Parts: sequence; structure tokens; C-alpha cells
Amino acid sequence: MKNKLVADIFREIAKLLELKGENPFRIRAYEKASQNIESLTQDVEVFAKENKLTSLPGIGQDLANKIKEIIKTGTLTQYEKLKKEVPKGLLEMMEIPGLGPKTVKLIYEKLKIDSIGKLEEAAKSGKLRKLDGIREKTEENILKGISLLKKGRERTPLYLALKIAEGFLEPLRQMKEVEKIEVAGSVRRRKETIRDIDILIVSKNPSEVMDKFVNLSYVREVLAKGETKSSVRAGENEIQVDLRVVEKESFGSALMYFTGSKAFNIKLRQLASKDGYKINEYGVFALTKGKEKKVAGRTEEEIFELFKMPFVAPELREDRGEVELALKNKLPKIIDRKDIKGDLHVHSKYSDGTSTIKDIALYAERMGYQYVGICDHSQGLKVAGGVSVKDVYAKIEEVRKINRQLKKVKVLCGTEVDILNDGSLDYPDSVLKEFDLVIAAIHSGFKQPQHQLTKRIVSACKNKYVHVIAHPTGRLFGVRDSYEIDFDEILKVASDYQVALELNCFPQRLDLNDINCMRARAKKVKIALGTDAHILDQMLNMDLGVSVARRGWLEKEDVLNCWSLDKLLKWLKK
Ligand code: DGT
Ligand code: CA
Repeated sequence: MKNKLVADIFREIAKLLELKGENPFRIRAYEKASQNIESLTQDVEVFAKENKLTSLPGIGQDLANKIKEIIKTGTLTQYEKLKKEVPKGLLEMMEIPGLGPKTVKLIYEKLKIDSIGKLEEAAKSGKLRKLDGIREKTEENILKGISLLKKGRERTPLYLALKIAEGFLEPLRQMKEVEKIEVAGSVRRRKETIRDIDILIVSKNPSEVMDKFVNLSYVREVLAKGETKSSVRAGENEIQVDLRVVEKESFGSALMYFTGSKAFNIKLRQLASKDGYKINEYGVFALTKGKEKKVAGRTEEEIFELFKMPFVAPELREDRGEVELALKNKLPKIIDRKDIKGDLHVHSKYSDGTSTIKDIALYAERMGYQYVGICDHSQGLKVAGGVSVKDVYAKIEEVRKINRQLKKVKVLCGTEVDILNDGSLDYPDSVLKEFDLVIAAIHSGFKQPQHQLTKRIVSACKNKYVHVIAHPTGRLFGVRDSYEIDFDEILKVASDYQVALELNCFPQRLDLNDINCMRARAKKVKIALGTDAHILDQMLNMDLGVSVARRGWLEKEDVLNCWSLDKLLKWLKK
């Protein structure tokens, strides 16, 4: 699978072009292509073989040829040439969140700084601020960015970790030697970033399993191989994967222990000791007269039962109050994937998506949905194929026609309208009122001061046609942190004006995150799940969004997508 390789080269080209001050449209084209290919769940080589590359979003004939060259040769002539024109360290410097190409160029040209190390030193000693256009604040931001970058490299985003984990689970599950297999740790809890992947198995013949494990094709390096535990580094980002063999009789306690979180384990241990029990990865033991007797451990269920708790979903096990609630049998009834009745953010060919509305609707039908919101970009967002007012009316007509043809799925004609710099929206109210679903989002000016960004979102909430604020905090894994907004203020206004906040399910976004979902829930602000799919396949990222919603304690009432079509329509019309 060469998806990551292609995505990486395109991303680097975009950066190199930026450093050279090239045309922003061209740069954006490479960035988009990179993102789309990276999040593709199918193998890009298959598309190449079948001559279907141009069916992918943002891939024209030119990029298709380049992808073929990368698949064939492992690199790209144009890329190799560009790399020679720009010092290597500058590219790395551009990975520092918040540091743009102009500043990198300036720093390089004036101070000959061409590595992150040198940059950190110069920022710490206050040398940068002597340059024109660099303030003390910029220097601080650079240092913050460097630490963010270092942190980011230690952890892998959930979607990649899940892919790698599945790459191990699937072949091992098929072995007759494997009786039970389960992923534990932060992957099972669906935490948004993962340090390492923990897998547990039960087997009567572990050495066969270990042999297979260390020889799987994704393994880059074998760190340790033993009878009961092996560790490898896997995948392009070389994440560590640990495989442990445990006893069948203590599988439940091992699974619970290695699922964590650590804070949850500690909480449970305290609880156990108060009741006169000892709990560890081997089981729960009753202590009587100095003697230990195992009383539970085969399954997690029997352990929870012993402590008079309902089953606590792994996504909740963070010691955020769930243990106390479980003891009172008052855990939130968090949503489940099967509660989702529709996707509220999908792009069609009208903007920068690859599929027709009809195909999206049919796909939604196959996913068992009752509705799907087609929210294309608005007129001013030219780089993303924003829809002109004239085409908005054509789209509305088309949606009506499709809705007459389809029985099971209702298409909601929507827009992802751009929130402009002054907080106004990129369509006039006379156009906005024609949509079934209006989600508003910020796509530029991420570095504005907090009060300005907050004000933009607040004014969008106050527009009576806006239903949802999309990707409200703007974070993009590995690219930028959330932008500075006063989230409490936004929650207050969203609650006052009954605007929902999106939980964008795009793998690099997951925005709102779990904590912000909890905060929204506490203020009774509704959440809308949207995959932001540009390819049909990406609609499957709903799973990721659901796991964030579960971590955020969301219940059916909190999530628009869990509502029936009637209830949703009523809310949208209000
Ligand atoms: P990460 O950092 O993404 O790998 O997160 P986890 O939660 O997978 O952490 P990891 O791999 O260090 O450990 C897996 C689980 O093992 C963790 O969730 C809880 C358990 N664990 C690890 N260290 C301790 C500890 O010192 N005390 C207790 N009670 N449990 C621990
Ligand atoms: Ca782990």
C-alpha cells in the first residue's frame, strides 16, 4: 500500500512550492490531494491499475500521472528537483505548527538558520525578534510550536493506530492457535492519539503466534520476542505494538488492566481494597485471614458485577466520574454506531467532492441511513469549488428530484457556508433560507486574536438560518492546534440561539474532541456528527466520530444524528 508515500510526497511538494512563493491554488491542490489519498481506505495502487485515479477528489490527469510515477519509481522527478532547490532543514522548520513559509524564508535568508535546533536556540536567546516583522510574541509562538511538534511525533493519531492494529488483529485472529484476541490500551478506549498498541491473546501454543506476529509484513523492527510477550515497531510511523499472552482464566482481568486507563485502574483498585479485595491483571482476589482466593477474572463482566457496577464501556474509562456514576447505576447511556440515522456533512461534485448527490444518497441508503446532508462549500471559497448562487438553485432542484425517486433516504440540501473575516456569511440570507441544513465554518484567518475568532463564530450563531457550526475549534492533527477561541462564550451563544456544534469525523480533525463534547453536553448544546466526506468511502469515518462522542458521554438526545427524520426536520425548521 503506497497511500502514505504518495500523500507524503504531495505534502512535501506543497511545502516546497510554498517556500518558493508559488501560486496558492497549485499549493492547495497538492495539499488536498495529499489529504484525500492519506485518508483513502482503499489501496491507491488499485485505482492506478484500473486507471481510476481521476475518480478521486482533487486528482486530475496531471496528478494521476504523478501518482503512477511514484508507485512505479518510489519517488517523483519534480519532487527530487524541488528538493535540491531548497535546504532540507527549511522543510522541517515548516512542520512547526504556526510557522509559515514567509517567516521561514526570512529567518533563513537573514540569519542563515536552516534547522529546528538552530531555530530553537535563536528563539530562546531572543535573536529572532531583531528581524523586521518578528515580534516577541512570534518568538514565543515558535517555541510553543516546536514543543507541539516534538510532542506530536511521540503519538499516532487514532485512525492510523486503528488501521495498524487491525492489520495485526486480522491475520492473528485467523490462526487456529489463537483462542481469544483483543486490542487493549488507549486503542480500545479510542483515545485520539496513541503511544503504543497493546494486544492480548489466549493461546495454547504461543510460540507459533509469536512467530507469525514478528513476521507480519508491517513489522519494521523486532524489539523483543519471547514466549509471553513480544514487541515490534510497525507501519510507516513505526509505532510500537506489544503482544502479550495471558491465561484464559484471567483474560478478563488482563483485558481490564491493559485497557486502562491508568487512572481508572487506580480508582478500581482503591474501590477493591475498601471492600477487602485485591485486583490486578491476574484477577480479583478476596483476602481472608491472610489468604488469597481468586473470586473473578475470567471476563470483564464478572469483575464489574462483583463490584456491583454495570459494564463500563472502554471509552468511558478515564476516571472522569464514570466509576462513581457506575456505582449508583447512573452511567450515561452513550450512543452506539447503530443509533446513527444519518450523516450531516458530505460534499458532492457541486463543490470539491467526487460523487454525485444521487450516488451519495444511495451509499447512505446502503449504510442504513434515513437521511444525509449534502453540505458543499459556499461561493467565495474558490479553492474548494465553492458553489455559485446560480448553482445553489440547480442543486436544490436536483435534490428535489432525487427525493422524489428515493424511498428510504431523504437528502437534505445543505451548505457549509464560509464565515468571513467580519463574521458575516458567504451567502446572503435570501439564499441561506433556501437550504434544509446550513452549517457554518471558518476556513481562513486562523491566527486572528481570540476575540476576533470568537466574534466571527458568535455572529454566525446569531444568524437565524445557521443550524450547525462545523469543526468549531479548527484543529488539524499534525498541522495546527485548535485556534484561539473562547469556547465558553461560544457554548453560551450556541445554547441561547439553539445552534448545534459539529463533531467533524474527518480523521485528522475529530473536532469537537471528547472533552469539548462533554462541555457541550453539560450546557445542553446539541452535537451534529458529520464525516466531511469528499469520497464515498470517507462516510465510513462515522465510526471514528461515534467513538469520540462516546468518550464525550453523549447520549441519543444530545446527538442530532440519532434523531428520527421527523424530529430532525422539526428542529431544523425552528
Ligand atoms: P498510550 O500512552 O496511548 O499507550 O496509552 P495506554 O493507556 O495504552 O497506556 P500504556 O500502553 O502505557 O498502558 C496500557 C494500560 O496498562 C494502561 O491503560 C493502564 C495499564 N497500566 C500501565 N501502567 C500502569 C500503572 O502504573 N498502574 C496501573 N494501575 N495501570 C497501568
Ligand atoms: Ca498503549
